[in-house]
Amino acid sequence: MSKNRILLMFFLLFLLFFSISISQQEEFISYGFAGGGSINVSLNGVAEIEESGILRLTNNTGRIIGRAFYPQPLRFKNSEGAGEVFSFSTAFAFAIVPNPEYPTFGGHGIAFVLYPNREFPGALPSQYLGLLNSSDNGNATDHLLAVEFDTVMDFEFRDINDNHVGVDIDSLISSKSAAVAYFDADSGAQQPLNLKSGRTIQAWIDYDGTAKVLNVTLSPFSTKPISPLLSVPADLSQILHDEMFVGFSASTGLLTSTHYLLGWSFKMNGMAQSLDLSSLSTLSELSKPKKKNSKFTAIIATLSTTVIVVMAALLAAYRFYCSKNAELIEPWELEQGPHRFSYNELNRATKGFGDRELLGFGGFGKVYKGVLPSSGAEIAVKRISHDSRQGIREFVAEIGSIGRLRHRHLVQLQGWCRRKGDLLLVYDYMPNGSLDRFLFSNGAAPPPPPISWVQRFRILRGVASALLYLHEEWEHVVIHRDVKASNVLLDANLDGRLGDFGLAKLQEHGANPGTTRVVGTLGYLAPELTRTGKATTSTDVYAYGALILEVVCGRRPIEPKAMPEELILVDWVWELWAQGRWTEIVDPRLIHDGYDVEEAELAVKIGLLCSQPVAAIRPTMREVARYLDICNVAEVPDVPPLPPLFSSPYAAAASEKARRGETGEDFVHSYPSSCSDKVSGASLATGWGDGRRSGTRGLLPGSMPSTESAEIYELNDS
Ligand SMILES: *[C@@H]1O[C@H](CO)[C@@H](O)[C@H](O)[C@H]1NC(C)=O
Ligand SMILES: *[C@@H]1O[C@H](CO)[C@@H](O)[C@H](O)[C@H]1NC(C)=O
Ligand SMILES: *[C@@H]1O[C@H](CO)[C@@H](O)[C@H](O)[C@H]1NC(C)=O
Ligand SMILES: *[C@@H]1O[C@H](CO)[C@@H](O)[C@H](O)[C@H]1NC(C)=O
Ligand SMILES: *[C@@H]1O[C@H](CO)[C@@H](O)[C@H](O)[C@H]1NC(C)=O
Ligand SMILES: CC(=O)N[C@H]1CO[C@H](CO)[C@@H](O)[C@@H]1O
Repeated sequence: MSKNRILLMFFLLFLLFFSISISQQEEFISYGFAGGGSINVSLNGVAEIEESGILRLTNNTGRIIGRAFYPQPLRFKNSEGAGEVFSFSTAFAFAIVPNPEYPTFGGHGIAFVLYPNREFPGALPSQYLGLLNSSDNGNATDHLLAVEFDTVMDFEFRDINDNHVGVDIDSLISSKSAAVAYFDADSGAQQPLNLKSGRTIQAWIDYDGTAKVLNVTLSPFSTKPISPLLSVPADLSQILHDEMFVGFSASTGLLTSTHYLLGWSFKMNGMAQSLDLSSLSTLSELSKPKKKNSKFTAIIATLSTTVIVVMAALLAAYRFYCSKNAELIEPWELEQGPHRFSYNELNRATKGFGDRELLGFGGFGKVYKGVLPSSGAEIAVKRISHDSRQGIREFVAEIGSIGRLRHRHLVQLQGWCRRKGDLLLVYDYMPNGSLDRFLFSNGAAPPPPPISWVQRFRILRGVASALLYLHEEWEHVVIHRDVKASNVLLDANLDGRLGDFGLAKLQEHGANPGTTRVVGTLGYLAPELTRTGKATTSTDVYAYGALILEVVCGRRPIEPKAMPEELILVDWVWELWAQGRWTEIVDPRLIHDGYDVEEAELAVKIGLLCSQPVAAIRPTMREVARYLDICNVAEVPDVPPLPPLFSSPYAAAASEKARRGETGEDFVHSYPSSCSDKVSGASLATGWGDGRRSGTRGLLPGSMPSTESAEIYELNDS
């Protein structure tokens, strides 16, 4: 009896893995990729063929690439003849299974590819899908045709959503894309389809060489719907070489999915056969338990119970053994989006958070440099201690959305980890540190490294585009709350990236009821913010204005050591602007090295408009970005005259103090109490703490400085 069953099982397995292929160059069909009859594919990267014959392009490891190509190139046109591309057609079955830890997020996608080579030197994973990199993306010398099935919405490539199919010609910015859907065979109605459902999906790609139209059709079934999802006019004669390799590429990023290819059919000059999905192997991860012999089941049950008991015992022992290092993961932590690193991983990456790895520290916590043991990637880990668990919890609830923010000028949050009262945030490492290091000299420290006007202006534009993205272009409005030079980090090309977005809010989450914390840094706080405590997009615009003036003048918004009339940068610039003498405030280093006077004038003008005390008349980030793009001073509205001593609540106090001849340092330390009658019952939560010193102490040469002590003021809301 049982012998028969075993034979039957083998027979069924054989049927399951049975693949047919007609291995002519012009046509093939392959059910699975192992065993008799299936085609040979050449694998690249982490791609592997599983025992079942299913081709696994990637697994759940971050930032990997897997590719599989038909081993020989195929002829797609004859340059000697008409030079027209032949019609071709393909059908394939694939499945995307997201990381079980984050089942609603995919990472990143799979693409059907025609390319002159099987190798892709320098190609990147993540949003590049293992096809291109930032320098060759969009270059007509690529000769790349790809149809992407993408599960991440990448802002840079103008993706429409996190579940789309797109036709990519030499560029990952799709020439046309559509939300994934299929047309029901009976009703013809469009049905939504989720790429990352783990379900086997069939895709058909057909190119008509005469009409020069590329169609893409999808369905979760074996029969091809009548209507394509995408129909793109495309003359491929300049894109394709005579001979091209044809295959698939998939990649993961911070978020991961396992990408599978289950079957593939292809035909030149004709219609490829559709795949019968029921003849494909099923994914073991998803297959449901089948009915089994009761004896067999009993054995399995006994075995698994034993295994579970032993595992549980081992687990308990392990827990007990390392209870000191235990990370207690609470249910709310499991729901969050970006990668949750284990504490041990980060501990190893930063060599135990050793002092040698310390990049800097500030109000939010210490920043360490690290190297991820798994990938060798350089990271910066910010370790924040927070006494309020509630605050961390609410902040972590937002990591899910913050982690999905993606912009070329934002420092990417890679992931996070919580351990007791410590929150660890993992960011991309920025080799050139923060902008303030290039702008200000820190007393006895060596003079700041040179930074040209061209670089400064590019950084200002970059930060403006990042703020515009946060304010208007993302799904929610994100207010940064702490825009300042030390939060602008510079990548290897000295391009500016805004860091620490959302972090300032952490401080608010921990606030006691009845008090409002004003979070931000003195000199960048809009006047209404100190009164109402309410951060808005206009308060970010105000801080951006202060940043512009810093970049042009090469000094801090409040310079205690300056002459009294120069103490508050905004007021001083405003006065000189009104007198037509603004060039006098330009950073002497720029004057020495030369700068574009018109651009600088534009920057100062925008800086002043952003610094207007009345929030309602400040420009929006969209307007600021437009002014910077047009780069024509005449297009920017005029700066209104400003009553002196009005620009900020502390300006009056500051000038008053300065007039009385008190020193700048004194002013800084005594400011909060002297203002306590102005802003009711103001008390200093964490002092000014002379950020210039605390921010640089312990810095390694060439390392990333901290956000210098984030100055936090707490006001009683009365
Ligand atoms: C696949 O490769 C193997 C070993 O290189 C070879 O024996 C076999 O004939 C090939 N199959 C096809 C269909 O090309
Ligand atoms: C993924 O595959 C790579 C290489 O095949 C392997 O080193 C790694 O352990 C795998 N990761 C997972 C999560 O299975
Ligand atoms: C980008 O890819 C090209 C090949 O297409 C390669 O030559 C170049 O070195 C790559 N660039 C980077 C930065 O990896
Ligand atoms: C495209 O690539 C070629 C060679 O790889 C290079 O010479 C050319 O400058 C690139 N063009 C653009 C616009 O980047
Ligand atoms: C592509 O789709 C269009 C519109 O449905 C259809 O008319 C055309 O025949 C299709 N071409 C191919 C090659 O499937
Ligand atoms: C001015 C400066 O420090 N530039 C550095 C930025 O980072 C790159 C890569 O680490 C260095 O090569 C530059 O020297």
